[in-house]
Amino acid sequence: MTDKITITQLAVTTPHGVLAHEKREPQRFFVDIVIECDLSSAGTSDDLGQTISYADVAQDAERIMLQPPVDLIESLAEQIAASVLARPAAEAVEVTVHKPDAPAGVDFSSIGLTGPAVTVRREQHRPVVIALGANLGNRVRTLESAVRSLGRIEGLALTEVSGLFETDPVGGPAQPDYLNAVAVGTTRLAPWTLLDRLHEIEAGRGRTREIRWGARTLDLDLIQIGDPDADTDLRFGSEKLTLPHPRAAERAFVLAPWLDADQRAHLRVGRKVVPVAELLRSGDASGIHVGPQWRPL
Ligand code: PH2
Ligand code: MG
Ligand code: MG
Repeated sequence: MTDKITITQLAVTTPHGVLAHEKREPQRFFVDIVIECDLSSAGTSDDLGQTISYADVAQDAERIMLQPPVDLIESLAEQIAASVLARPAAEAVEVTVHKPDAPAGVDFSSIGLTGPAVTVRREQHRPVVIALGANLGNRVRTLESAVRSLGRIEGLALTEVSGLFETDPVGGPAQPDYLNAVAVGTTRLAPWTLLDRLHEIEAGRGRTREIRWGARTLDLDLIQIGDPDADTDLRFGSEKLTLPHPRAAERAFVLAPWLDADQRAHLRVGRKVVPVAELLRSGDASGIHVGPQWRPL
């Protein structure tokens, strides 16, 4: 992604450095932050919720710079990068911390922003769980080609795909049985960017949206992004997308393939983080059966 949000020369006067006097006497630091992200949805919707507020980023960075003295500008740059990557829309970030008045026993030019600086670049790398379902047409072929399409999404890397499960339809009108599967991997994409890619794949397999929970050639749902065990799972609700998926905890047709793909899977349910194995044990899995063999990856 080539869209960027840039903050240049955020100025903070604060004491940091290896030398004892640097920890007592404040000196000037300047911080540059370049965030790579997809600004197209924000640009067309005019919605601050789909981008990153530069004011929030700058205030976080200032707070980090004002912490008690540390030795290295590397530590400051690393912490600022982490604070930016905690924001859902950030795909990558580059942070430079300048220390123009650093005591180095030499003469740095006084023209422009000179002297030492460090730059770190860090990329987003969030676990992601995608549920697949199909109950019209050649279901196996559709799901196989869906997995291939997922594998071609730039910014998504699949690590495991479950077996196929033959499942009774849940909710909606009378309809054929489903084949369900779950793919897990990592992504640097913003959740709504990834959702757009999933919708493109659905549309490419003839998916239409007429009846809620009605029969479909292909359904691709985002279940979870981030790691609830590490408290880094994305939690938000918007018109377009709610994460984690609000009905995943009750849906054995999601939980069974998910557990098959990742035996250590966890899901946030309300305020608790629960092993998927436990959700599956305590729920109703009567309509879930082993499906045909496949080797999708
Ligand atoms: N998807 C639905 C509604 N009901 N039932 C099963 N068994 N499998 C599904 O994937 C499914 C469903 C809405 O997306
Ligand atoms: Mg669905
Ligand atoms: Mg869906």
